[in-house]
Amino acid sequence: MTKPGPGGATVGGDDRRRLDGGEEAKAAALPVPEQKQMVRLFCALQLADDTVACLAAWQAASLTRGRVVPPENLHVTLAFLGSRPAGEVPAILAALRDASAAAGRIELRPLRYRETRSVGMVVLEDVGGAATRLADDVQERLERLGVYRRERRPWLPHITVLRFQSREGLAPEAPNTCSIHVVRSALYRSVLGAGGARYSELQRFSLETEALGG
Ligand code: 2AM
Repeated sequence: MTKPGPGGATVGGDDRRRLDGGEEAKAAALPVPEQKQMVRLFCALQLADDTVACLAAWQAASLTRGRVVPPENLHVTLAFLGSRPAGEVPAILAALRDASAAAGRIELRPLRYRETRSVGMVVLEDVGGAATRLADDVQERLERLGVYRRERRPWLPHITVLRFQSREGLAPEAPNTCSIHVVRSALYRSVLGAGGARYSELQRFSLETEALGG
């Protein structure tokens, strides 16, 4: 495995391809130049459609400045890997699958809205601690594979909801009425572009049993 490092490079090509079991095998058998192609990757918790709809309505009502993160980009990041060789994808999928199968259902509760220098986020309470255990497990497995380095600061469950050039100084109430029950995770590929990042799911996993169908 190549040494893990911060993300950066982007790739072109079809970003909509999903790796099911068969495609995992194909990825493993990619010719060497394709295995070395760099892809920007992250593992995340997927949000249910009703949660996304609730958050989107809250964003429309509460976030009056900046670039609102579109519904399809809302997620809870478990681990951001940055640019990795495509040949590593099957092993990364296996790590996320195994950690997810052991995770169980996750309940998150919106706690507060917070801004950093470049984003606005909804900080979440990890009710029962299952999300934090999963993030730790995924990060440890990825680190053991040599494809990821854990950050020094503890993992903070959050959903990025706004992006901006400089702090907007918004202070809305948290979207307290949005319920967040998470039942799946996914590995995403991120492609940066003029209109912002585009995320595509490579494969999703149930937090309770085996991999969900494509
Ligand atoms: P965020 O949820 O805190 O915004 C894809 O870019 C996802 O990976 C984003 O949701 C982002 O987290 C997360 N991420 C974490 N570290 C990152 C980094 N250094 N660069 C880009 N994205 C990062």
